[in-house]
Amino acid sequence: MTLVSTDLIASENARLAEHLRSDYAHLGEQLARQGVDIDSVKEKLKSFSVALPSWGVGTGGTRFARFPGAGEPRHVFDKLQDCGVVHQLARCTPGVSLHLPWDHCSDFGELRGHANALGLHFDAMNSNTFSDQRGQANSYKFGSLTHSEAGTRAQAVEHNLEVIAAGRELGSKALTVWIGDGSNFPGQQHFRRAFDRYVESAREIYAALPSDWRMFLEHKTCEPAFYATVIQDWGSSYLAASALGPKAQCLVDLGHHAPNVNIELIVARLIASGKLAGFHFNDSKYGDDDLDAGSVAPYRLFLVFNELVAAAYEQVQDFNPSYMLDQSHNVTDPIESLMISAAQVQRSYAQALLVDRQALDVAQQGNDAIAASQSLKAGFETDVTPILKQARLEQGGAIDLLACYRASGYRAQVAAERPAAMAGGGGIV
Ligand SMILES: [Mn+2]
Repeated sequence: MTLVSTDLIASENARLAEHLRSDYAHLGEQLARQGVDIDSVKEKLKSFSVALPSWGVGTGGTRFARFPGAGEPRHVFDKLQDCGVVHQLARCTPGVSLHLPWDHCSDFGELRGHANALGLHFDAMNSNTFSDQRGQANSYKFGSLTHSEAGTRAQAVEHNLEVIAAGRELGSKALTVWIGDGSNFPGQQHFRRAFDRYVESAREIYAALPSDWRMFLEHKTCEPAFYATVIQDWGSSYLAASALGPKAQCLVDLGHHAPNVNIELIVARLIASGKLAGFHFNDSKYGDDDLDAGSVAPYRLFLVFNELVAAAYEQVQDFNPSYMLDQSHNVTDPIESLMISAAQVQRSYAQALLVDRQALDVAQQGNDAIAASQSLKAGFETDVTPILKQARLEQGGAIDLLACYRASGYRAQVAAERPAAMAGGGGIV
């Protein structure tokens, strides 16, 4: 299925191809002087992908308001279509991560076929026990998997089992569990008992995982519980994942840490312990801001990728992280944000691939702090844009993502087809 005309992509690319040839050749010469083969970096980029969150194609919001954009997706089929556009131009986002019940569908088999026709497949499934759904017997106001009442915990477990069942039909291989459970007042919740209840509930979910699935536990320092969260950091996540077993691993959402926390160090620890599930990429200045990946702190994103590339270089056993974007687009066209964010993640990966691992090793071994830090900076400060563009061009994507998307008129087209959504209401997504 074609969403953006391939003729348009070709004509937009033709306009830019000559400059790209020259830029790519020039960068190739520079890298060759450092002993780096530009084509091998490009090929690695072509086999790299980052999944899209289905909720990311709708306009997000804050606690105060949500301002819907034109042509908002109405249902999961519209969301898949928008994800298809992102992938058609960016060529690195074939996976889509669904969130149930937000993406409820009466026929998941039909949905899978529809996704495949768009060149998409389904990444990790996300359950939702942080908000109440219509017709639900017990409320999650005071927790879900850790709730003080067994009936509410059982209901939350049952929902996760339904999500696994849907994911099996969709061809997914992972379940991501994030809970909003916690407390707003000192004394409100018994810390140890709440954590024990979490592990007990999670064990029931874990027992229902198909043999080739993984269970991703996502921690978050605070919000919606603002005094204490049950799975508040990687330590609690690690304890829970270890208690559950080898299929349970810890998911790192870049926005789910206290300010100034050294996220790349956490990544290194999780790699070393075989418990790194993967990532929810986004960026932040203060907290769980869900801003576009690399828009505020690109060096931090690079340092995370430096750990990932180092682990692959050192052939760490069973190293297979899952990559996904998790952002809230409040003031942009979500398709534009997702394309540019995916490219930003690719950029960090490419920069980390350029780090001279042997030189870094020598500097670290010799306690040469400046040389070690410069090894990293040399990768980060290389403008890898021509490699990204060339990889997209060779895969049928757009050299200039934004210009091509805007030239397509896609947003105006779907705005005419999809009735305007009502403004108002809070909407952190
Ligand atoms: Mn997340």
